[in-house]
Order: sequence, then C-alpha cells, then structure tokens
Amino acid sequence: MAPPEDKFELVVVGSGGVGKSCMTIRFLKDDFTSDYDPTVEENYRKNVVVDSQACQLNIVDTAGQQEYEALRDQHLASGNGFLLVFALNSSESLEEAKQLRERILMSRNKKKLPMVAVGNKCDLPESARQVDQSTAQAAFAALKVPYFETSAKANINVTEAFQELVRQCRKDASKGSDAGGAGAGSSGAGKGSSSNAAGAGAAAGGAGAADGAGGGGGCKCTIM
Ligand SMILES: Nc1nc2c(ncn2[C@@H]2O[C@H](COP(=O)(O)OP(=O)(O)OP(=O)(O)O)[C@@H](O)[C@H]2O)c(=O)[nH]1
Ligand SMILES: [Mg+2]
Repeated sequence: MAPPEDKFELVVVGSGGVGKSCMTIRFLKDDFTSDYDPTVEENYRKNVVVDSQACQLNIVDTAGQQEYEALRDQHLASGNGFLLVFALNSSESLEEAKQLRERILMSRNKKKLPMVAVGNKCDLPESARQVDQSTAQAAFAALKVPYFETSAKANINVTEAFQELVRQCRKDASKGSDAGGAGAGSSGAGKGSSSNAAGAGAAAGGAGAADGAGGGGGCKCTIM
C-alpha cells in the first residue's frame, strides 16, 4: 500500500475520568479495561483507512487532571482535530467539554476547527445519566460540532467518532482554514450527522479503522 498522503494529529481532550484513554485504546486496539489509571500523556501513531483512503494518525491522549493542564494545552496549538470527550454521567464534564472547545478556538484564533464531541459511557443505566441525549445533541448542533454517544466499554460508536474526526480534518485540509467543523449532514457518509449519530448502536465494531503498520521511527509515541 502506498504511504498515506494525509497525516493528522488528533487530540483527545476532556475532564479526568471521562474515558479518553479507553476511547483511544478501543479505537486503536479494540480493547477495554475497567481500571482507572490517570494519564499524563500518551502518544500513538497508526495508519488507518477511512472512506477507502489511508491516513496516518498521531493520536494524543491528554490528561484530564488539572495538574497537567499546561502539558495538554501545548497540543491545542498543534492539533489538526479534537475529540471533545465528556461522560454522560457527569454534567460538569459536558460543561468542561464546551469550555475546552472555546479554549481551543481562542488559542488558535479561529471560529471553527475540526472537532467531534463525544458523550461517553452510554452503556451506563439511565439512572446514572446526568446528560440527556437531546440536551447534548442540541448543544453541539448549535455549535455545529458533530456529536456521538459512545461507549468505550461496549464498543459503541467509537470508530464512528474517530472516523468522523478524520473526515473533518480532511475537509479542513482540502478547503483551507475556513473549513473546519461542518455540521449536521455534511459528512457525505451519512453516519456523521449530529441527528443520527448519537445513540445508535450500529457500531461497525473496531474493525473499520485499524490497519497495520505505523512507519516512521524515532517518535516518542507508541506505533500501533
Ligand atoms: N461504564 C463505562 N466506563 C468507562 C467507559 N469508558 C471508560 N470507562 C471507565 O472510566 C474510568 C476512566 O477511564 P479513562 O479512560 O482512564 O479516563 P480518562 O478520561 O482517560 O481519564 P484521565 O486520563 O485521568 O484524564 C475507567 O475506570 C474506565 O474503565 C465506558 O464507555 N463505559
Ligand atoms: Mg486517560
């Protein structure tokens, strides 16, 4: 296979404990652990195929803990796309995800950047929910950020969310700086629209995205 033309840095951000690392590991390795080990920072590199096109992803799994905020913020400047993760059992984490979006846009002095929002832990029982599907959907639709309800644990919509972010990055790269977070219905592939992405458990499994060798030595990252 020819080397991928596209190279994107995807930065996974959100409050502590919302499931950023589990989302990343589910996407990259189709694995899950219920242990909680707060992250300082992890970098992964992997070649994936999205919409029949190869690309190289550098995925930065950032810290949610405040003490590492400065480390995280370095990547706000460098990232091509951002996965805004919150947990459906924490309304506070939703607020933080919205604030992070603003912080990213401000730090880059842009109105839009490739972003996808994710309400994780949708496997939890309804009684644990603090964020309604409709509330989050409406909030992100207003911001023109595609939104998915996911479960890293049950492998729901994880691949879809990352793939949508890659699409956003491609659009941004091809259209120049005024592209960014196109909203509902614009993803071409249908699945990414905020209205039909959330909730559905159609999850194409972990398979769709992951494809072999990293390539490129010498980086401080795990080559998947
Ligand atoms: N029920 C459920 N639990 C999850 C899910 N994703 C993650 N968890 C659990 O939530 C806890 C935190 O997950 P992490 O992925 O480590 O969270 P994080 O956002 O990376 O946390 P920091 O690295 O501290 O910022 C762990 O105990 C996970 O097992 C999910 O989809 N469903
Ligand atoms: Mg983590």
